Amino acid sequence: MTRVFSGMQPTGDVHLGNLLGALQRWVHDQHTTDAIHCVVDLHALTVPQDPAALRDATLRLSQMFLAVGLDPDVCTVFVQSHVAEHSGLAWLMECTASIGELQRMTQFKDKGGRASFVSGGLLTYPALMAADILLYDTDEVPVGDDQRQHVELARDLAERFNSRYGPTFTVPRATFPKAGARVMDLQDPTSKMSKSAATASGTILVLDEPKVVERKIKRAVTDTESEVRFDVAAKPGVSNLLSILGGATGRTPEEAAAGYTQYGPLKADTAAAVVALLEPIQARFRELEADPAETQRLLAVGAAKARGTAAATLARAREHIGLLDA
Ligand code: ATP
Ligand code: LTN
Repeated sequence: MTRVFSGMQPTGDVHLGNLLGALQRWVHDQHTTDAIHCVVDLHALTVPQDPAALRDATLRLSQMFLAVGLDPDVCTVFVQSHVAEHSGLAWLMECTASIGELQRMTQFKDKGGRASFVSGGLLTYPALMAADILLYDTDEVPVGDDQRQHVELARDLAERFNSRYGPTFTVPRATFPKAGARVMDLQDPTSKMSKSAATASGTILVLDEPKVVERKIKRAVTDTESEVRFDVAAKPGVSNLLSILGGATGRTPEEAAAGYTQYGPLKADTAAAVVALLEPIQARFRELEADPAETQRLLAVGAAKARGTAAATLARAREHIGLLDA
């Protein structure tokens, strides 16, 4: 079975873009693949974090993974720092990557350029991400387009290590969501909906109450025409609503457009579809939130499962690179 690995950082509230672009696909594919999903808390440390907030965000994102439908009996769900092998292999990956390669990553250039304090981890971030992926003999890494370069680097590092030290790692490939799975900001439909978005009213959080969802969609930017059609270049706002309506109801944006002649009904139906999508997730999240010990138990089971594979891979890499057995 195809081994799938993906991760998400506990760095903010999960939004509709994360749900439609990533989590929904993870939930769907868990039944046909051998899937591993990780809350990558170590990656969050590349910028200074408030300790209590990080702990809370890590637990909450784990609960969100479960609430959206990742089933620990079907796939593996765990927290990155619970499996020490991630840090162990990351060092070998840092020593396999060149500084030039790491400096060329656009995310490093963007984030490093903006920050007043640039940690060493911000530079070596992709080496840790390569370790995440390679520890599990991963075939496929479902990510958004922004992560393409990082997965390419993981491939390059796997190939380089294999050619220097003999066959050790499976060479992974990135897979991307279908067109239309990119959810844009409701107030600025030419930029993607994001946790660090400039406009709070343009971002729908998975835990937003129905009234809030309705208000945000009602106020979404459209255009001065009144024709409903999917045309991202000419009609970014309307197309975004169609992507959301389609994504929430399992249809393409073009299919979702059928029958609408006005923006009002399109907005009302999109809001209703999003509320219907979010309600069961919110209910399940509230249950999990009320019993953190149960989530911790499920995470411990996930970490134990993950550790089995991770330890075998790290042992192989250690042996091939020449580290003496303990
Ligand atoms: P940040 O704003 O801090 O960059 P983010 O909201 O972009 O965060 P990430 O944690 O980088 O979210 O991404 C988690 C997953 O969600 C990734 O697979 C990413 O591709 C996906 N994703 C994020 N935003 C969107 C979006 N607007 N539409 C579709 N998928 C998205
Ligand atoms: N860098 C990714 C999160 C991430 C990841 C991974 C994704 C860390 N490790 C391994 C896929 C596979 C992000 O910021 N979205």
